[in-house]
Amino acid sequence: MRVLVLGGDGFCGWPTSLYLSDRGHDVTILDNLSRRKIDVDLEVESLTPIRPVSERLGAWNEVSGREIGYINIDLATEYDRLASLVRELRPDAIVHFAEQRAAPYSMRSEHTKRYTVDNNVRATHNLLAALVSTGVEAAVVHLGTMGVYGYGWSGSAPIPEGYLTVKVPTPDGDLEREILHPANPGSVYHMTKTLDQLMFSFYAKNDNLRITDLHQGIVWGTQTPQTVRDERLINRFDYDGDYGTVLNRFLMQAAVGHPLTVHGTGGQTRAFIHIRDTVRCIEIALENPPEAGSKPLVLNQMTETHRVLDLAKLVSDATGAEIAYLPNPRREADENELIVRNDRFLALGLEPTTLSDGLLEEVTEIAHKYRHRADPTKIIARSVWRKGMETAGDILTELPEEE
Ligand code: NAD
Ligand code: USQ
Repeated sequence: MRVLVLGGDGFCGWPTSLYLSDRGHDVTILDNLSRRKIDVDLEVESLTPIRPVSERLGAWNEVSGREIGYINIDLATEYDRLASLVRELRPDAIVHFAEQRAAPYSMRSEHTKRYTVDNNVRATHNLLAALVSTGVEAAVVHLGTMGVYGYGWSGSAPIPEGYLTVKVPTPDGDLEREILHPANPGSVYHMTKTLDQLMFSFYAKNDNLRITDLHQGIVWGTQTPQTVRDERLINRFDYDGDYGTVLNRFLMQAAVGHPLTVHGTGGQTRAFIHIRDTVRCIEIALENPPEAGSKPLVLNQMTETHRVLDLAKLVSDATGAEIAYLPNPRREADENELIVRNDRFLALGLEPTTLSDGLLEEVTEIAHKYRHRADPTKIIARSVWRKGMETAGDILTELPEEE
C-alpha cells in the first residue's frame, strides 16, 4: 500500500513508519516538526538522542534498503500544499498522528489552549476536506484517545468501542438508537479529540469517507524491532512534566534515582498499550478499513488497565525507588474504575504485549543509558488545570551519582 503518515516524526509515528516500511509498504511522512520546536520552547529534550529527520531516513535506507519519503507541511495551515500532495501521491491510506497530544501542555496557558484547538481541529478538518476535494479515496486511520469517554461516567459498565445503544422515549414508545458514546473530555487536548469524532461522523455520512478512529490508551515503552536496528533510528522518550506519560516517567525516574511522582492518591485507573502493539494495531486497522458509506469504525486500542499507584508500587518493588505523593495539578477524579472492551483488535489478531513481558526492564535500561541527558528540574508537572492550583517544587535539582 502507498501510505501517507501524518506526524510520522513523533513518538508513535516514527516507529509506525519504520514498521510499515519494513512490511513492504511505500511510506511517506508528513510532519512540520512542531513537536521538536515545542521541546525548544520548553527547554527540554527527549531523553533519547533523536537524530534530525534526514539522518533518521538515511539510516533507515542504509539498514533496510528501503526509502521513506518526507515532506514538511503544516497540516493545520498549509491547506493548498496538503491538497496538492494528496493529489500527486494518491495514497491508498493515510494514518493521522499529527496533533498536539499532551493534556498538560494544552492546559499550560491561554496560548497553548488556543494553539492545541487551532492546530488539532484544523489539521483534522483540512485532511477531510482535502480528501473530498481531490476525490482520492484513501482510507483514514486516526489516532484518537481513550480519554474521549472520560472516567467513571458509566460506573462499572464496560466502555464500548465508540458507540452506545440507547433508548429514546417517544409518544409511540421507545426508539432504539446507536449514538457516539457521550464525550466527556478531561482537558483541552482531549476535547479536540472529541471534536475530531464529530468531523469524522459528518464526513463519513456526507462524503462516504472511510475512517477508522483508534481510541488509544497511554503508550509506554520506546523501542521497536525496527528502531533498535541502528542508534540513529532511536525513538523519542519524553519524561518532562508536560509530555512524559505516567509509566515511562516512573521507569525513567527509577532509573535516574528520582522518587516516583504520584499525583494525589494515585487512585486514577487508565488504559495502557506498549508501542510495539501500537504499530501492529495500525497495520491491522489499515488491513481492515470500513466500507464506504458506513459510519466511522472505532476500535479501542489498549491492552490492559492499571491504577497509577499500582504502577508506582510495581516499579518501586522492582527497583527500590521511593514513592512521592504530590498535589495533583489536574482536575480529575481521585479514583476511578475502568473496564474497557477491546474485543475487535483481539478478534483481528492482536497478541497483547503486557507489563510482565520483560519490557519494563528494557525501558529502565534505556533510561539508565541516557540518564546523563535528564534534567531533574523538568520532571515535576507544573501545568495546572485552573489558575492557583498547588504544584510541587522540584524534588531534586541534581541527580544522585551512579552507584
Ligand atoms: P508526538 O507529539 O510525539 O507526535 C505528533 C507528531 O505530529 C509530531 O512529530 C509533530 O511534529 C506532528 N504534528 C503536530 N501538528 C502538526 C501539524 N499541524 N502539521 C504537521 N505535523 C504536525 O505525539 P505521539 O505521542 O506520537 O502521538 C501521536 C498521536 O497519537 C496523537 O494524535 C495523540 O493524540 C495520539 N495518542 C498518543 C498517545 C501517547 O501515549 N503518546 C496515547 C493515545 C493517543
Ligand atoms: N500521573 C501521575 N504522575 C505523573 C504523571 C501522570 O500520577 O508523573 C497521572 C495523571 O494525573 C493522570 C494519569 O497519570 O491521572 C495519566 O497521565 P498521563 O500524562 O500518563 O496521560 P494523559 O494525560 O491521559 O495523556 C496520555 C497522552 C495522550 C493520550 C492519553 C491516552 O499524552 O496523548 O491521548 O495518554 S488516555 O489517557 O487513555 O486518554
